Amino acid sequence: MPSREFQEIAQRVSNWGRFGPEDERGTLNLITPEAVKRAAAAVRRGRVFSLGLPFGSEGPQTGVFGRFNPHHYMTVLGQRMGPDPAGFSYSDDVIHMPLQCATQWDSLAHVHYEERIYNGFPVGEVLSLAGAARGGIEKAAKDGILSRGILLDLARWRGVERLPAESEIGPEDLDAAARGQGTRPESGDILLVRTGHIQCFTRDADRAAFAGPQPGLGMRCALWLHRHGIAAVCADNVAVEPLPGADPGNPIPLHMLCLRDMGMMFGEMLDLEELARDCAADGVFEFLFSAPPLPVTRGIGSPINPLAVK
Ligand code: UVW
Repeated sequence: MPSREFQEIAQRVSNWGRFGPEDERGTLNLITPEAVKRAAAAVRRGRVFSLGLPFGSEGPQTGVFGRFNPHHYMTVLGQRMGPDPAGFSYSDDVIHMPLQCATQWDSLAHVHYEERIYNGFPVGEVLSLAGAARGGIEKAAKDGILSRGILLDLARWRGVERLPAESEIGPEDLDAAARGQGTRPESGDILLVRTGHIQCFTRDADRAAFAGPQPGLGMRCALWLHRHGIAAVCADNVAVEPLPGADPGNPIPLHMLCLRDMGMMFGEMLDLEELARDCAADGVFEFLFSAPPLPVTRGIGSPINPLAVK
């Protein structure tokens, strides 16, 4: 049984029916043409930041949640296409990997409770071994995912390289960091939260620490995200929210509130370090953010290489 606080927040943030009874895109609907124009206007210097981790055997997975790092292999290696040994040739390859193994979007079919996903679709009609009949990642891919991105650098705001593993970020922290940076969230924005946690992997090469206890957004942040009309939320940790969760009976409450109740997708494991250094240097924490998912039919998630353009 979810806690009373969880249930109250769920009621306040629910978007079921808001975008129509058949809607499978949730808060991506808030990315209007106006929001896209605002994103384009945020490009001033033409500098591009790639926020994705590499997809390779050296990835961050340790086996937790049954996830493994990509197996990449060649199926064709320099195959000649004609009689000339120095003539036209080609190579092909294959990758076998969980869609959740590195930088990725969670689709709205990723989590559920009380047998329903976002917008009330019954799990029995949604999930099968064929994937997600509703809320799959291809629905999010239809119009791409591009909007103004805003970075809230919580680690910098607290004056540390990384937030301590036990930190739970609250809505008051988001407000204070936004005020301190001079950032005003607007409806349709995509929020990027920097905790510094990704450095466990990218700097220390410590996969176990990266998968272990970590800071993140507490469940009350769902109210903040709802109030500001955020279209999607991304972070540099494994789950956007803190791990392990405080309530063993409901270990990922923000997932449930955002993905299932609000229809708000999570972008996870974004490397925000270089972008954050640049934002701190020029004092500009907004940019065009583009992270189109792969339109994997009935997919639960998608690998991504998100771009921020300043
Ligand atoms: C789970 O929380 C199960 O997965 P993820 O952090 O990838 O969304």
